[in-house]
Amino acid sequence: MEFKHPLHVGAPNVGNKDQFYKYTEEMFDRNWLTNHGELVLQFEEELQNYLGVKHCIALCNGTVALEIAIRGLGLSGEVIVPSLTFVATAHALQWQEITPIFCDVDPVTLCLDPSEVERHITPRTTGIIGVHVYGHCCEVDALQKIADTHQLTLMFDAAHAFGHTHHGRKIGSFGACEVFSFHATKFFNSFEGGAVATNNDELAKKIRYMQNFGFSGDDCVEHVGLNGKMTEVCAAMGLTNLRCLDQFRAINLENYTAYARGFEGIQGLRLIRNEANDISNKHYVVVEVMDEFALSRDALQVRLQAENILVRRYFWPGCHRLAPYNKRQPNAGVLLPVTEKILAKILLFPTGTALNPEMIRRVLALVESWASSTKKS
Ligand code: T4K
Repeated sequence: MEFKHPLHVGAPNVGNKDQFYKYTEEMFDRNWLTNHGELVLQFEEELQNYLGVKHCIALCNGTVALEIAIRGLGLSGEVIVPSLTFVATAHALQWQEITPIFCDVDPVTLCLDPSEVERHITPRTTGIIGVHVYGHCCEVDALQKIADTHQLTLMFDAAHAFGHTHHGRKIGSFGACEVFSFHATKFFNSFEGGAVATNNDELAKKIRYMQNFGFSGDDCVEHVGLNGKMTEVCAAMGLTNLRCLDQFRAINLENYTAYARGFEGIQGLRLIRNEANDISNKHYVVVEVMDEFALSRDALQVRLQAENILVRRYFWPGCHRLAPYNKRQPNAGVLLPVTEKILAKILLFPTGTALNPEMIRRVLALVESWASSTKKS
């Protein structure tokens, strides 16, 4: 086995632990652990400043953030989403009896193909959720134009795109709102966590009520709500990691560059680049295993896993093929040729602060040796 300890896709980026301990020490001194504590309020303010948005509501995770945003925006009936996403995007709709209508993606951006979106609009459609998948930014302007033309609401699942810019503007302020996940596996994490970023005052107010059982004040409930609050300890981690973003980004960039150089020399493997973004967190190393490579995608995954290099097939087989959706839309795949092709070919490689270019060179050396010595399997 090449590596003694497993190399994980999604191994957490952890910032300055002393800073984190300091925050939690103060938290214990205050004896205030959750429910809009000082750290959450500070975290929200710093996020707003960082993202350049009027409101950023910190929540317990990205899935609940999606659910609350969808409800706050009043989406219903059918909503157009890509199938090439983590299942949480679809679940956040279906959980509320809204039908996710799976739409194909563009082969270059890997995000919703605007011309395909138009094909899926019906009288029941109320919205579009674009996903900046693997940190590739959606064609925001084209999607907004479609939404405006058809009077639909556009929002984004930005779980993969924290710290990105699109045409010089930070991801977070596009559409009616953008939703982040701060899960441990993300570029920027708060253990578990998420947020809704928006410039819409009304929506922000509603979301603040909804995340706290609908309370608008003592003994006064304005909305149906749930418990979506972020805890103080999660905000402490968020604040800690916010101070280390440049360091995380620099490490990811070094790793990404090492991968890019290595894959250039391996026939049949192609790093799917996302250079179109102005600034990217480079947290997703997505590789297409082409037919000319010596091994199939799945055989390569098995080989790598045997060496403790735990590459993933995210988001195989696509939401439309997962049990809850396959039953409802059994023929959805016919309309998703690009999605199906991409999901059958890609592997995500590990990166983040747990890795360095030297480790990546060892990973690539192995892959290269198989490329030259293996018969197709
Ligand atoms: N929208 C999109 C586009 C998303 O990608 C996600 C989440 C969401 C919405 C929803 O946001 P959250 O509600 O999660 O905030 C993981 C994550 O749980 C999930 O947050 C993430 N996307 C998804 C892409 O990946 P699994 O089921 O693949 O997790 P698991 O346990 O297999 O871990 C993933 C990898 O990370 C493994 O290789 C192990 C490694 N890992 C994980 C943890 C938790 C570590 O090395 N250390 C850790 O502490 O879903």
